[in-house]
Amino acid sequence: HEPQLSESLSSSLSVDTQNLQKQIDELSTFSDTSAPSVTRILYSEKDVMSRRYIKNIMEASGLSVREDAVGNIFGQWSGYEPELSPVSTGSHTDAIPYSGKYDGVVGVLGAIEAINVLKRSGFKPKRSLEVIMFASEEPTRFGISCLGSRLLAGSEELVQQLKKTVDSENVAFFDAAKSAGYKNAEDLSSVFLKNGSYSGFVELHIEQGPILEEEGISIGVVTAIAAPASIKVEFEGNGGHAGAVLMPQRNDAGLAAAELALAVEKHVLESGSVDTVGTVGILELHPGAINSIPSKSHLEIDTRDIDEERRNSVVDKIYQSALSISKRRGVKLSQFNIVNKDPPALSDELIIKAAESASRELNLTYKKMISRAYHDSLFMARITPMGMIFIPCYKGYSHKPEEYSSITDIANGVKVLALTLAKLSIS
Ligand code: HGY
Ligand code: MN
Ligand code: MN
Ligand code: MN
Repeated sequence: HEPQLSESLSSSLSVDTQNLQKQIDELSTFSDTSAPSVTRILYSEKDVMSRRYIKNIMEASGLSVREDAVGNIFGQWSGYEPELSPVSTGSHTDAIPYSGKYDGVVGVLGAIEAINVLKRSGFKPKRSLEVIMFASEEPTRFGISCLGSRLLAGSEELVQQLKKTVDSENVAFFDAAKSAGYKNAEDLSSVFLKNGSYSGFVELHIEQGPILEEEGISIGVVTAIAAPASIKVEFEGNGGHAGAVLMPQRNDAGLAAAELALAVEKHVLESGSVDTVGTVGILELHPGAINSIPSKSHLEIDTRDIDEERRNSVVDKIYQSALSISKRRGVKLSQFNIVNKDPPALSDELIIKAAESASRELNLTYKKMISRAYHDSLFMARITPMGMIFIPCYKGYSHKPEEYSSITDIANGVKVLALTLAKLSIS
C-alpha cells in the first residue's frame, strides 16, 4: 500500500523564520560590492566563502554533503528506502554584479530549511531528499548560464567549450575552478548525472516579476520556463583621430554596435508577441577614448521567448542585421557567436499537482504561471521531471539591490516546498 501523509502534516510545518532571515542576511555579506547590493562571482573568494557557509548549514541540518568536480554541492537526507531514486531540490547562490540577496538564495537556504521543517514535524522520507546548490547559474564570469546544471544534464558541447573558455581577465575556466579548490575540474564528464538519478526536482525561487505581488497571490506554480539565447558580437573598423578623420572616411565600429542594438529592439518588437524580449546588457568600445573613433566594439545580446520558433527567427534576423550593418558601414563582423540557444522546458504534471495541493492544504492562494527568467530547473528538466515554486518579490524587482521578498512570503514558499517534497518522497 502507498503510505499516506498524515492529515496533520500541513498544520505541523513550522519555519524558523528568524534563523532563515539571519542566514539570508549573513550570506549577503559575502559580496564584492557593498550592501545593499550583492556581487558574488563563480570561483571568486566571496563565492568560496559562500560555499563553505552553505556546506556548514547543510551539515548542521544533518545532511550528508558531497561536491562534484566543478562545485555542484549536494546535501542528502536519506530516506527509509534509499535504493529508490531521490527527490531533489535546490538553486544557486552566485549573484550578478550589483544585484540583490534573494535571487537563488531563497531556493538554497529555503530548501535546507524545508528539510529542517520536515524533520521538526516528525516526517520520515521514503525516497531520500537531496538539496543541490548548483555551481553557478549566472553567465557573469564565463558567459555561460546554468554552467553546473548544464553539466549535470550531460552537455557534451559544454565540455568541449569549457576546455577553451577564459574569463575577461584571460583566466582559464579550469584554472579558476582549481583556484577555488576543485582540483579535478578537468574531469567534466564525471559531473554528468545518469537519467533516473532523481525521481523529481523542485526549485523554490522569487518570481522576478510583478504578477504575484500585484494580484495578491502567495504562491506561483510554474508550468513552463521561457527559452533563452545569448549572442556575442564584435565589429572592427579602422578607428582613428576623432578630429582628423572626416565622416565619409569613417567605418565606426561603435556606431555599428549601436545600430545593431536598436535592430535587436526592432526585431523583438516586430515578433508579433509581447512574450519576446531582447536586451543588450554589455556594449564595450575600444579603445574607449573620447577623441578616438571606436576601432572595435563588443556587444552581448540576450533574447528570449516562451515560443522557441519565434525566438529563433529573432536570432536569425539579428544575424541578418549584423551582416547588412557591417556591409553598409564597411566594418568587419569579426564575431557573431551564438553562445546558447536553449529550448523552453515544461514542468511535470505530477509535480505541478503536488505543488497545487500543497498550496491548498496550507490555505495559500496560488496561480499557475510561466517563468520568463531561466533557472537551473531548465536543465534539470532534461534528466528528471521538474517543477518550480515562486514567491512574490517587491515590485518584481530582481538583478538589482532593491530586490526583496518578505520572510512571510519566503516562509510560505518553504512550507509549500516542504509539503511538495514530502508528497513526492512517498510517491
Ligand atoms: O537571467 C536570468 O533569467 C536568470 O535570472 N539568471
Ligand atoms: Mn538571476
Ligand atoms: Mn536565479
Ligand atoms: Mn535564473
